[in-house]
Amino acid sequence: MSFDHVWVNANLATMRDDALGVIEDGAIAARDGRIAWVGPRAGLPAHSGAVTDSKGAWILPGLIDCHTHLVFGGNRSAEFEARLAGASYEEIARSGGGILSTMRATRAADEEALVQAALPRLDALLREGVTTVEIKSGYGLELDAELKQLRAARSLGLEREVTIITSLLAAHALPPEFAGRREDYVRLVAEQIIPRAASEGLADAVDAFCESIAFTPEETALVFASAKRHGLPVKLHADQLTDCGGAGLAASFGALSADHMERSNPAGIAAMAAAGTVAVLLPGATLTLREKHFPDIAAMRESGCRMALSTDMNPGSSPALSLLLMLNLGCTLFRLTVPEALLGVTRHAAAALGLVDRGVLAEGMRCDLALYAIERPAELCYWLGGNPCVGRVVAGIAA
Ligand code: DI6
Ligand code: FE
Repeated sequence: MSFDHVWVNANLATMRDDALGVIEDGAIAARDGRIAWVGPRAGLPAHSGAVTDSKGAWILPGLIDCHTHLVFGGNRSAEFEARLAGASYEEIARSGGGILSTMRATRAADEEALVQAALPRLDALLREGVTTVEIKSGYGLELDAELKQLRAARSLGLEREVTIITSLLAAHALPPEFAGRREDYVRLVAEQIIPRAASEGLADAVDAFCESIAFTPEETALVFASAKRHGLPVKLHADQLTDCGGAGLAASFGALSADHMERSNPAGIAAMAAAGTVAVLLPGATLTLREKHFPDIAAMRESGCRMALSTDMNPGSSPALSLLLMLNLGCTLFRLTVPEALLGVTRHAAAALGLVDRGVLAEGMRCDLALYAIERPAELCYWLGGNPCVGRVVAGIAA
């Protein structure tokens, strides 16, 4: 049999079943960027092609960070200090800081400056074995600046060996020039920004922030209806600070995911499970905001709602540059099991992005791999910091 590349002397966490789908002393082979064979080394057919001795490393599907706001201007470390001195996230947002302060810095930066600022952040994720990253707009809040952010995100995918998936998040905050004219901004998003992002192929999905300090469920529904008209799937920042019924709303639109969900109610969670909408858990935001309300993991387990885990990398509520750290926080704060956490950055993260070609090690899938020098998969959740990643493979090629 002819393969382009074979990895041997590895333990595999294929993520094919809910117990990690472990294959000890396994082998995995790539052809034309896809997995052509995977199984116990003893069963590997006679083959030609390059062979890598993985030296006993564990191989997982390349990790997927399915919710980031990685492209932005400036940073908000001064706000971090203000919060240490007692200000709340909502107070800062309502007084014109927060998302709007990043909006000003993002509008002021040109596309290339946004790319250069984002690259070190992206590199931090990649070093840990991430091979797919979702990036949202939402700091432009006007047509040109939203498109600029999406173009910068697309460029990152050309600068590095990684798949970038983009989401248009123009409904992230009300820009100041629309104060008192909410309907006009929602109309701009629905009638101009979404159609342009769609026609230029810049957005893979549409996201919205449904929240007391952002957009109402009714406004969100107008945004989602436009997304559907333009053939784009939707996802939602739901129930982070208040229960706005975001989980149920996301389910009713057949959203790919509802994210945050700190205050989602069990009926909304059950509706998501029935609709196949993935719950994306963001413990970096929980930690940063010292949030005491945790997502209802028990209701998610009971209803069979799939859970993903992500950094929510953003300059305000989650300046998180490590997906491995999120594995730890998901377990420590939310009490996820190790398999739940690892499924959350592989198979279920793929589902949260509507990607059916990755997230598990199986024949026909993209050959995106992450190699780790660990003795047991649980170590990926156990270490608090550090980085055991010793290899990254993108579409069958060591990256
Ligand atoms: N929820 C978040 O976690 C980010 N956006 C959102 O809707 C935070 C964005 C920021 O504070 O800059
Ligand atoms: Fe977010």
